[in-house]
Amino acid sequence: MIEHMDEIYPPSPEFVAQAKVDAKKYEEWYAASVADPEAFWGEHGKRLDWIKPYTKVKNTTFAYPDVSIKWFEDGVLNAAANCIDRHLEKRGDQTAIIWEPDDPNAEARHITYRELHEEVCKFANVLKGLGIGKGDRVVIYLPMIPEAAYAMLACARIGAIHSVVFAGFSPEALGSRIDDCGAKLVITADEAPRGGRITPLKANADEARKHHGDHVKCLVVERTGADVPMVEGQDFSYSKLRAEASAECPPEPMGAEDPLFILYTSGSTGKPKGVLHTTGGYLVYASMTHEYTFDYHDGDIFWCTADVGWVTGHSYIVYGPLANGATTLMFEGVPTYPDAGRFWAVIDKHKVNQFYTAPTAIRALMGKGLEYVEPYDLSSLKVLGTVGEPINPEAWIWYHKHIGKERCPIVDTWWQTETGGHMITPLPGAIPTKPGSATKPFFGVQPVVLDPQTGEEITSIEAEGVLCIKDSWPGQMRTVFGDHKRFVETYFSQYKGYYFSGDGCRRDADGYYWITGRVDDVLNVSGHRMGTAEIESALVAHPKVAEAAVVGFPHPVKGQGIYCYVTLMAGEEYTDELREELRQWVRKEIGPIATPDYIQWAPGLPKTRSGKIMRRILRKIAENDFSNLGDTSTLADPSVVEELIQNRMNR
Ligand code: 6R9
Repeated sequence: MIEHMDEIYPPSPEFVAQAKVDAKKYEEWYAASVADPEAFWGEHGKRLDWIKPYTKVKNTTFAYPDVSIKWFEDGVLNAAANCIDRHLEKRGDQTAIIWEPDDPNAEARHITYRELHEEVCKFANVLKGLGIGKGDRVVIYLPMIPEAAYAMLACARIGAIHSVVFAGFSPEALGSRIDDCGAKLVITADEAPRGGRITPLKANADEARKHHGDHVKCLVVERTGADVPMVEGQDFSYSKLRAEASAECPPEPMGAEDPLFILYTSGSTGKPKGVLHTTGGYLVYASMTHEYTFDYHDGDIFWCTADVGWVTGHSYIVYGPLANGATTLMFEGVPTYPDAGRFWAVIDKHKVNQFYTAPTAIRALMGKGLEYVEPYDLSSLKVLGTVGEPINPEAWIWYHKHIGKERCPIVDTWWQTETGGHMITPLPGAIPTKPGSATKPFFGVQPVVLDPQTGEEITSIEAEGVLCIKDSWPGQMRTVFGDHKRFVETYFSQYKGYYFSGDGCRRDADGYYWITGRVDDVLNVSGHRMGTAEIESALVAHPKVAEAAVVGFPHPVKGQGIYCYVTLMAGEEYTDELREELRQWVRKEIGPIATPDYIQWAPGLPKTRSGKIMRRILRKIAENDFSNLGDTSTLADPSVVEELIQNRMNR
């Protein structure tokens, strides 16, 4: 047993007394949500403002191959109106977004709901002026600036479908996303300052459009004011168009099942998938999970440190908090700039009440020492959250002790791009936590543990296997953009009748869930999802590389690191220069987050006789564990294993 894993941390009586959901209410609501989903969600769907109320609630089936998911299907609403307009009367002067810039000496901004309304309407009119309308796809490639939220909400307001691409992605990765979704417009900035360094976003967008869709227009937000080349009739300055734009823009009435956004995410095979979320169900789910998982009360200051390029930023910086009329903090920088105390400084500066970050950040800051935490008060904090990967108990305890001062419940939220919002998470006033466990399902979520071999549900309380979900919830993705078959095959074909998450898990005697990590070829590096196949195809795109196999290995800060085995074209020589060249090559092809930690030269790769690479063996070798390689007799050439081990030891 790992230290602390069997400890239980109940919320304090003071916390429970003020919490929106206590243990009794959780049990009651959860039971009701699975007994009669129609009635439960029919009631909670009313948390939004509907232009035309729904009369149908749930129309879903996981039956292979006829998977179909519809929620609130005859309802009509607008997501931006729900995030802005409906709050104007009561909280027009309340801050909607606090923006904390990269440079700690530059001034933070407070944008009220009224200002947000004006900015989003102007942005929406600029988009209309560029010919964007309902159903058109718009790629957003922006730094963490308020305009990123304006752009998303402006799309939602006019019914355009946004696809935000993380500003750390390379031109190549941006270009393939522009292509895949058939975007009409890319919104970018001149440059992005982050951690004191500058990324040339407009130049990246130009590079991306050279290879993919050079007909795609580009709208450029001025962030640093740098002089960037602008092509007449093709590139447009946002500040110029904004100055002429009207601040009136009626929200487009949208069907609940009309698409809201596409977000690309990695799977175990092929290129990233365009996960499609629709309007009604997604917004109900994002706002409800935001309120209850974080026990958000009116007037609280909420801070999620994710980038809007990930689903966490969509649901818990923009849509969830704003639908709830919250004050959401948006941070442009990184946790270690100007020093490892930045998060804590920002919490004190803006009196943050709920703080939501990734385990990798906690581990990195923990490693810098307590002298970066001690100067700060942190007494505004009420709830802490984690997301993106399993949290190791040591990091959990550190977070609990030094940041939460043993006073704040920690919500370890398990969910995915595909799920739209939290799926397994403690509700902080209801569920005692255990370090490293995501604990119990959110309302309406029915997790099951399947035997990976038989596909049978394990019905005993204690169980270990693959994590699937038995029935639909409103925040579920509806399809893969442009490829419904891929959606059905990826999530519903392996275990018929269930949504397959791709994660493994254990359920303990108290019915708590412990996520054990991916069971497919997806890596989780610093909370970022990456398919081994993507990195492999980047490597083999290099002229000197013949074959590549990529696996993960345990990394103390990043959770998992990237370990590559590479065979070269005949006649090419293995050198340190080439190794560095390949590292830089992958960086350039995908982005810095995909930079390999290790590249090992491999004269051959271990394959079955049918030519399948035996990753299990490569993982063991990467982990330096040569004792348990299992059965290697089915290999086409068992001697390659010995060679790989020798190379590993000499690395
Ligand atoms: C929200 C988000 C999803 C994958 C998921 C799982 C891992 C996320 C986790 C967690 C353990 C948690 N994951 N939260 N593992 N505990 N609390 O991260 O979405 O980028 O799509 O990644 O991340 O492996 O399958 P996404």
